[in-house]
Amino acid sequence: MNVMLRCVLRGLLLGVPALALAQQDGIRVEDAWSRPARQGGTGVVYLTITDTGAPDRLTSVAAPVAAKAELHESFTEQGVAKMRGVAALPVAPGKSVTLAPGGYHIMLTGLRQELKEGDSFPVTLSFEHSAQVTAAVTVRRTSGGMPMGGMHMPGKTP
Ligand SMILES: [Cu+2]
Repeated sequence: MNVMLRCVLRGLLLGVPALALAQQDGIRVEDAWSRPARQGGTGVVYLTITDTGAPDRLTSVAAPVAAKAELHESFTEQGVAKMRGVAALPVAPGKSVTLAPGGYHIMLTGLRQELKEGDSFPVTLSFEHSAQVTAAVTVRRTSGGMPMGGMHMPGKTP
């Protein structure tokens, strides 16, 4: 095998991962989970967004189980846990965005049904450019974590 051919072959091999990614360009939503919550109450959804296409922005969220779904951010100010609404959340290739306790989350208000451990419900994410993504959210408890709703104080305006 001559050197030039070897280089060509190596180039093809290196090109494989790029091709594989190109075939599934877009947004992936994984590990969507929620905590148990009562009907009429407030719920929260966490998930991980991976962007394999172009930079984009998550602009809105929806969940039929709740009257309202909003993108929120938790933060601590002078030792006090607070949260605020987020108009849009940038996503970009090569860096997953994780909505997790203490940070970004989807806030559900006016739950139309109780969220019981083991339940599953859909949440839909809309982006500026990419197609909408609907993910199945699993209701579960976390082991030894923060108390339910610890970051959410009803009555506080984000
Ligand atoms: Cu919130």
